[in-house]
Amino acid sequence: MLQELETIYKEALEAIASVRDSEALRAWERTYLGEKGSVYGMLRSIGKLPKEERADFGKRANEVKEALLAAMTEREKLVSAAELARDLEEGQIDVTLPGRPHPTGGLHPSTHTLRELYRIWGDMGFQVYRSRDVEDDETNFTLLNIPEHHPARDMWDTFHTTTPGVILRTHTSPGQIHAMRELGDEGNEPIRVILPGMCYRYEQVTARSEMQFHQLEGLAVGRNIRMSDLRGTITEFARRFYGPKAKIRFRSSYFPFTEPSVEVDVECFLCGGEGCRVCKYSGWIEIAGAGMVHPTVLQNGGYDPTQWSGFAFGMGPERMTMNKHDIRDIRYFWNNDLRFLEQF
Ligand code: FA5
Repeated sequence: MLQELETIYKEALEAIASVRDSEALRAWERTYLGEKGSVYGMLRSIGKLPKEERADFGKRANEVKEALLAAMTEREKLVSAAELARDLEEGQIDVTLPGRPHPTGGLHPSTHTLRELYRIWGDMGFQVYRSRDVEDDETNFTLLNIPEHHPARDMWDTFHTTTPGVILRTHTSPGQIHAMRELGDEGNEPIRVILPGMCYRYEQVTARSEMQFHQLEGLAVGRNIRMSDLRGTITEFARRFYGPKAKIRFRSSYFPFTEPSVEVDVECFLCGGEGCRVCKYSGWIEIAGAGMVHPTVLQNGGYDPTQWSGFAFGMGPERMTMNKHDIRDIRYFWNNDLRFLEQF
């Protein structure tokens, strides 16, 4: 057995001399020093020897084990140094290569338009007032002079929740009530706000109509506010948004919460009124619904309509963005298609 041990020892030393990487080193360790390896095999069978030989054999076997462990440690150093050198050689960093650009996000086209609107209306003295997306039926309709069962409710196809009376707002106009009640000091203070936000309608989605879209509402309440103030304000806004030559026209219309009501058109800035695809060959593009705040609505906001008056308007930022960039389909806005979004 001693002879056999010496053979294993010699063989192990020869084998380790040709080990070049850590994988081969682990295999070598398993073969000779592992629990099932040959050196331990020898140590385990010590009992087969005659008693008087056991001590010498055991001593020699331990020497062999220690020597092989030392050889392994030595080899490990060589192998890892060689591997490091190889990694450095192969994975060399070329510091002269240009850096890789990180893709960065951009602002959504609607955000661009909304920010421009905030800036212009801010310059004109309107502060931003945020109102809730989830509304009650009462504020979205009744307090805006649209009682239950009134046919005008059909103008806004509504998303209802499972809680009776709780809906998603169909327009930003209910924010008028909140703003008047919160900022008006019980009908004693004038207010001038814009109310931006998402609106929801249970509508057939088409190239021009989404079931989710932004509106930007405007509301001014004060003493002696007249239709001419509405005209002047909207005209000034259009001049700032569409350029100094922008022409505006008002068409009479109907909204239950304004009286009189109008729709505002701007002369088509693409064809200059000649008629083109964007303005549907009419020369005009609709930009807002507007009017003088209905006395009932003023009253619901806490104001005495014999002393106070106001105007309101509601515009659609997506439609405005579509006109500006000749975007032919509103469905691009919420599709999250980077090929569209990256253009802004
Ligand atoms: C209203 O919602 C009124 N609340 C506006 C108003 C406010 C009138 C204050 C008077 C005083 P209308 O339904 O027309 O009106 O919507 C206003 C604007 O929202 C439209 O001109 C359009 O730009 C936008 N809009 C309406 N429905 C959609 C839709 N389905 N998809 C995209 N934009 C829409």
